[in-house]
This record gives sequence, structure tokens and C-alpha cells, in this order.
Amino acid sequence: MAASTLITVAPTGAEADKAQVPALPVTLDELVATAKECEAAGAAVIHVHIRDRTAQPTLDRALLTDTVAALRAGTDLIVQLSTGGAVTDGFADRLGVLDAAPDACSLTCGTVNFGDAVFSNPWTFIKELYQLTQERQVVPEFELFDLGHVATLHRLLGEFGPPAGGHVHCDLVMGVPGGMPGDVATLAAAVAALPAGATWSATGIGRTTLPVLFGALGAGGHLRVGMEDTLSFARGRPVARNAELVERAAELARLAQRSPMGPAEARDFLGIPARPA
Ligand code: KMH
Ligand code: ZN
Repeated sequence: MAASTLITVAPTGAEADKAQVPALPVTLDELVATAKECEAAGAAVIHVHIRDRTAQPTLDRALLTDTVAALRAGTDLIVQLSTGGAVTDGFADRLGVLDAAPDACSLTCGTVNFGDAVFSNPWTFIKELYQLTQERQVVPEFELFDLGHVATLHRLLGEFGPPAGGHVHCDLVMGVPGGMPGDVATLAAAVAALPAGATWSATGIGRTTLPVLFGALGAGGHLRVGMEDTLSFARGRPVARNAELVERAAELARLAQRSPMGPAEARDFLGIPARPA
């Protein structure tokens, strides 16, 4: 079992509406302030979606580049850009995310129903994105929303070899309406199917947040938390700040005798080179 816990914060996502969720960080200043607070609370990775001036999701490359620079200037966090974007984003724009030269990026290993929409990730797109991560040396995190995505991950590694950085780290995204359920039995089945040597984080969407968090800690996994995944801290109590989700995850990790990893240890763990001084 890992001696420490990697905590990723996913503070914004592409789905929540700022008008209904004022605490959601959508401007660059809000994002950097959130990132600093979450780093202090124990996060080592930030999974980033950005919004435009009207708080709508965007994959604008200049804004993504500015975001990477601002997060690097303000924190030591590993900057992981989303290549999933919003369900309405096209494949070319999603590939273009790598032009912002992040440390890491998400790479979803299959299509999944996503509420009333479809999050589209056909094999042709997956392999193109994967090869681009290898070419640009951007470390991918394999996002797995369903057990079939684990099979696709095996196929990807079998056909194209190991990722940039040489280490396979996955994120089980559980409880999406249309994906695998967020419960401990499913978590155990997904973990058992992962490639040998792979490490993993897990996150449970909405009310599956806590069962997945406790299950992941107990099974030796790592944690992703944040307002991308849940807007409720407890029944009837909205999340006030992303950092309170990180604080709770860090506290539970400490109770499990697996303290949060700092960003330098996390870079080593994920195969991401140290930032140039
Ligand atoms: N917003 C979802 C449609 C990712 O960041 O790579 C996709 C998503 C996954 O959030
Ligand atoms: Zn995301």
C-alpha cells in the first residue's frame, strides 16, 4: 500500500453554472487563489478546466497558456489540463489543449453517457491524443468512467507502449449517470482489472463522493476531490470552498496513516520532471 496519498483537486469542471454556484472559481484570479488554498490544504495536482469572460467553458489556447503560467507562478502544483473539456467541445480543440504545454493532461479511455449528453471518446481520438502526449512529453492521467475503459487502456498501452514519464496512473471517475456506479464493489472490480504496476486515484460524483473516498483510501488508492465532482459538502450543505474538500480528504488520509504527498514527491511518483529552477 502506498505510504502517502496523492490528492488532486478538480476545482471547476465544465458543467456547473457560476450563476447557481457563486463559489465556483471561474476567473484566472479565482482559480489561482483556489489553487493556493488547496495546495496549502494538501493537494499536489490541479485538474484544470477554464471558463471564458461569461463563465462558460472554453478551450481557448491563449487563455489555457496564461492559466498554466499563472498556476506555475503562484503554486508548485502539478498542472493537469483537461482534454475532456465540455461535452460540446470538438476533437481538434481538445487535442489543441496540449499546445499550452501543461505538466500533465487527462485522457479519457472511452465514450460514456453523461447525464442526458454523451462524452465522446472514440478509439481514433484516444490513440491520436495518446500519441500526441508521447510526442510532447505531457504525462497523461487515464480517466476511466467505466470498466470497458480499462480494456481500452490495456489496448492503448499494448499498441503504443508506455506513457510519457513511464508510469501509468489512472483516475476512476465513478457515479457519472451513464458510467460505472460509485460503490466499493465496483471500485474493487475496476482496480483488479488495471494494468500491472498502475497506480490509481478515484473520485465519486455527487453523492458517491464519500463512499468512493473511503473505499479508495482503504484499498490503497489516491484521491481526487473538488467542485467539478461534487457541489455538496454534506446533505443540504453546499461546498463553500474547494479547499474544504481538500482539507477533508487530507484529514482522512492522515487518519488512514497515509499523509498527503507534496508536489515534489508527487512529481517523482507520476514521472513528471521537476520544474526548471
Ligand atoms: N467535462 C466532462 C465532459 C476530463 O476532464 O478529462 C469531461 C471531463 C473529463 O471532465
Ligand atoms: Zn475534468
